[in-house]
Amino acid sequence: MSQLFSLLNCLLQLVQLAQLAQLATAGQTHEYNFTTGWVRKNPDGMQEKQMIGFNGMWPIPEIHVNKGDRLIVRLTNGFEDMPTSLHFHGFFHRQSDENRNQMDGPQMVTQCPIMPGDTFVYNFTVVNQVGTYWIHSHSGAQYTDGMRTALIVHDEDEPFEYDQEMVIQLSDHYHKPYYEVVDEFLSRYNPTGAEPIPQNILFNNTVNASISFDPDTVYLLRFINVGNFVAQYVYMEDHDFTIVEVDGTYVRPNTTSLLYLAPGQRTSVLVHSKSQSDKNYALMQIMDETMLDAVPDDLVLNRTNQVLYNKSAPEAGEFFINSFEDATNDFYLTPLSGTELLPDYDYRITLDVKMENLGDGVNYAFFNNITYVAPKVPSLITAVTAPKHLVKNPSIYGDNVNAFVLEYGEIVEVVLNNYDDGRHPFHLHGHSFQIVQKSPSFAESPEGNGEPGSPTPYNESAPLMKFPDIPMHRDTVILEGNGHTVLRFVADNPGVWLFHCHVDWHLEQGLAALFIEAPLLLQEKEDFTENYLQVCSSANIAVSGNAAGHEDDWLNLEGLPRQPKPLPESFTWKGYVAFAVSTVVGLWGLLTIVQYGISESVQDDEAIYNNLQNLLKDAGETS
Ligand SMILES: *[C@@H]1O[C@H](CO)[C@@H](O)[C@H](O)[C@H]1NC(C)=O
Ligand SMILES: *[C@@H]1O[C@H](CO)[C@@H](O)[C@H](O)[C@H]1NC(C)=O
Ligand SMILES: *[C@@H]1O[C@H](CO)[C@@H](O)[C@H](O)[C@H]1NC(C)=O
Ligand SMILES: *[C@@H]1O[C@H](CO)[C@@H](O)[C@H](O)[C@H]1NC(C)=O
Ligand SMILES: *[C@@H]1O[C@H](CO)[C@@H](O)[C@H](O)[C@H]1NC(C)=O
Ligand SMILES: *[C@@H]1O[C@H](CO)[C@@H](O)[C@H](O)[C@H]1NC(C)=O
Ligand SMILES: *[C@@H]1O[C@H](CO)[C@@H](O)[C@H](O)[C@H]1NC(C)=O
Ligand SMILES: *[C@@H]1O[C@H](CO)[C@@H](O)[C@H](O)[C@H]1NC(C)=O
Ligand SMILES: *[C@@H]1O[C@H](CO)[C@@H](O)[C@H](O)[C@H]1NC(C)=O
Ligand SMILES: [Cu+2]
Repeated sequence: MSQLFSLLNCLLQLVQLAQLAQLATAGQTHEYNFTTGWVRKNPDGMQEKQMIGFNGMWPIPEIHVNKGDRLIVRLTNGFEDMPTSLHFHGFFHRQSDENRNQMDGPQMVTQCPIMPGDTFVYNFTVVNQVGTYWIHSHSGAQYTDGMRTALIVHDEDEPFEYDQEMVIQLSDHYHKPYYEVVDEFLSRYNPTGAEPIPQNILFNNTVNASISFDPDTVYLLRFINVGNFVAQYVYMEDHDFTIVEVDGTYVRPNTTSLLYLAPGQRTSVLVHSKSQSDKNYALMQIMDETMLDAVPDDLVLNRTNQVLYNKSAPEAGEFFINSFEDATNDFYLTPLSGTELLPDYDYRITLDVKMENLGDGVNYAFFNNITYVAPKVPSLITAVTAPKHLVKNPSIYGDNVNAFVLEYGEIVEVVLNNYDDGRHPFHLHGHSFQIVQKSPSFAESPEGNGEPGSPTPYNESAPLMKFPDIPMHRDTVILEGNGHTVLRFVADNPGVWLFHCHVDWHLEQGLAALFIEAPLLLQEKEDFTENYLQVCSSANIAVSGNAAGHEDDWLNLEGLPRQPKPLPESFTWKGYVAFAVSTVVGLWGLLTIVQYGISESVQDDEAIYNNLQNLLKDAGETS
């Protein structure tokens, strides 16, 4: 009897040991120590420039982890004169025992900027998320210059099979450093807000790239648009793509020949290679030129990359298709989980998107007439340190950040109405959302006469499409020019989450809002690490208080940074702009920036008006 008992005991111990071992392997820790810095490179073979790398390396190596693993990134600011921060795009930072909103990354939203020489420790576990993600700077437009890489979360229960995987980062590329591009863009000498035109597009941080294919092999290609501005079409000569994952969501396999990815978006596809290795094929990437205000003659819109089956065979030439109409669309896809349409919403946020000039002559981007201006205290700090009776009052976050307070568990509907004729990819931190309505573009008049169209906001009594039973959900969605998009999600992740356009130039123009989700629960769960507080102290930023840094009177917003005053009513800016663009800016832009740059310090409206008059006069004289 006792023998049997000890045998049983022994077995039990073995089982326990096995369980422990399993736990240990399920939660590996991946540690990275990264120091930011400039690295001289020539990614497109056309011009050397400084790219932003980690530890003197650019491109930055991919990161691969498994579901349930812990990721620790110690990010040291190695720049001499600018702050930095790092965002984990697509991560929810949802943990059972602790909230980790402070690991999300956007500067002045969830954390203080990391000052030169300082180190911020990003430390969290990857809970219940799998698939294709990426990391990038969330400080200024730094990631434009390469501070970005893929972050893949592997899943041993992947619902599809393949032999090999490849990660392919698509991006646009500028020859000037991002801060110069921003200065020229956000200037009164660019009154229409024409976005900077990239000089190139890159394929995995280079051009004329190749990937090698063995015959009869199934490849998983994970495409990520890590660019700042333009979306890209991707297709492979004589091969189909079977989409299996989008923005970290597994989808019912859908076969297509043409992908479209806006900045921030990811699409993973299976490709079954040919059984013959006799020739090579083109893997094409094409810039979405409709996003460009003007297409310079020397801009290469499309790039040919090689699918190499046979190194001795000739390279594939460029391969064109007739139409881009058939590109994948969110409504062709359904999540594998089968999650149904969220029933009617509890709370609706309507965001009207507009681009306009303010009194300083600069063109800004607005949600509901408010352009995001960073507060004095990161909004997460305000949410965590506010008195309980005030934490749900949007005023304490400031009146220039578009703060919306969400109740725990409610179904939130976000209606995006575009009063701008350009496409915008919108991204929500901390969630993926259902896409329940998406209008086509109304950038052009439906008459097809080439006339501009008019904004077509969402009309709830007359939706343009049937609500899908099983809508696609993802974390970055495109809003079409003059169109509308309607999203839904459950507010079940306490935190301060940024909602913004992922065209980084538009974020610089202020196209952002804050969702303050379940702040009372957030207060219970979110404890700032010592490192977090120390980084704020180095940056000389208060670690409590409202948006303006007050804690004596939480409703006092004196000293809050706010948007410039509007242009005077009488100012017929639109007419000016139309004229100025066609005659002046295009032809004389460079010249006038040099000429009038001297008067940059003059701030009043009259000076701007006079400047423009001079510009027009000059144009008249020279033409
Ligand atoms: C990273 O930095 C930490 C803290 O300075 C140090 O303890 C650790 O050994 C470093 N890890 C690696 C892999 O260099
Ligand atoms: C890429 O290919 C184009 C077209 O063949 C060529 O003009 C260019 O020099 C190539 N660039 C590099 C960096 O290989
Ligand atoms: C990471 O977070 C865990 C859980 O809070 C903590 O135990 C650990 O010490 C942290 N590691 C670092 C390097 O901060
Ligand atoms: C893309 O670039 C990354 C980082 O340089 C590299 O690790 C990866 O192998 C490249 N992918 C392909 C398909 O060549
Ligand atoms: C590779 O290409 C060369 C040159 O065209 C050809 O002679 C050879 O048969 C090809 N190899 C295969 C495996 O098809
Ligand atoms: C490819 O680029 C060339 C030169 O930039 C352009 O003439 C051509 O129209 C482009 N083709 C497509 C399909 O975009
Ligand atoms: C796959 O996409 C096509 C459009 O390319 C669509 O017509 C079809 O319904 C989709 N199939 C599935 C199973 O979702
Ligand atoms: C924005 O301003 C315009 C013009 O002043 C006004 O008509 C509109 O109602 C405002 N929109 C919102 C959402 O406040
Ligand atoms: C919205 O749709 C309803 C029903 O078709 C219509 O009566 C109403 O005029 C529309 N509202 C607007 C602002 O177009
Ligand atoms: Cu945008």
